[in-house]
Amino acid sequence: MKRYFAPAQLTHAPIRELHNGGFTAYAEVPSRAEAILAAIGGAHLPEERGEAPILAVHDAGYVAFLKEAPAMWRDAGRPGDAIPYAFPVVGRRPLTLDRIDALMGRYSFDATTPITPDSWTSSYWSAQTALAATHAVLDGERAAFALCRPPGHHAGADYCGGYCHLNTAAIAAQAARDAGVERVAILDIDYHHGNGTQDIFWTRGDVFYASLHADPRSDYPFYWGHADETGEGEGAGTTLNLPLPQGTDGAAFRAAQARALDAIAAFAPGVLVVSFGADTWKGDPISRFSLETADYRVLAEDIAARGWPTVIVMEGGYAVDALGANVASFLAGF
Ligand code: Q9C
Ligand code: ZN
Repeated sequence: MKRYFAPAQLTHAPIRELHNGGFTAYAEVPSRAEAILAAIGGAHLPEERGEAPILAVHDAGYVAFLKEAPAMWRDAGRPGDAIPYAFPVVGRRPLTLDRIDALMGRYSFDATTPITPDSWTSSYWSAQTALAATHAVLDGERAAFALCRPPGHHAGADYCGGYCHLNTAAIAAQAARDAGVERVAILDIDYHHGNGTQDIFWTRGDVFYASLHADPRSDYPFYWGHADETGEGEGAGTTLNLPLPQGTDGAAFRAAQARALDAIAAFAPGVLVVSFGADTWKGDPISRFSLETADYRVLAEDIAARGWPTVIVMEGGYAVDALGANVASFLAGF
């Protein structure tokens, strides 16, 4: 299988994140990507396709903010990474003000996603990596793997969050649409709900979003991913959420994935994008499912059996020592 990764994706390295009332070490570390690369035997450098396919998904003001925020933070005299603390919650106008802290809140939905001077470059190359895998599939590959890092599925059109800045799965899906694929499906099997991907395609009838994830009543991101969220307008019925209880094992996860695959089959996509997170693994430090390494291969075989040209983008997975084996197991199923 073709695999893609750019070394510039390693430079984004926040020091710490706000977690449960204090600062802890940032979980989404560059060594995640290095561990995956070592286990899968390297990857190709993506071709550079520029900002247009990013701007086909993301708001131009948000993209400018990602580039400018670190300098504004520094100019405000702040040490460390840029972190928001005030948010325009429901009922406030989404004013775009000049002060860095107002912008941070305007363009973030949580305080766990610092912006560093390298965030834009790493995210830009993470998106290029997703685009390279997408074009490999459009050019006839049966499946391709994008080692996206930073991850993407929590980022919306105009917001970051959940360690994500640019939504790589959405950028991949939109690129397939723009290349003429009429219907694209996204299967999200990260532990967390992909709120950004859901938001981006919420009113779209041409992109189906199906997600298996920890029940948002107990787990981040809380405000999205409930079973009654099914899309609106042209997108009514093209969002499927399958929340699962903490403790879910490989057999239960596989059964839920089969439901999602059946729904995707009814949609008849020309291309499938898989948002793959290995944070469903039993030893993940921030998650509470109990999948085994061998389960990933079975899940991948079930996906591959459907026969859709498939772009795999990397999302979460924070047990760095097990991450390479878990990703290799998944890719072996294709
Ligand atoms: N107490 C991805 O897997 N922090 N993002 C959760 C839980 C944010 C995970 C804190 C988790 C984001 C791509
Ligand atoms: Zn996750």
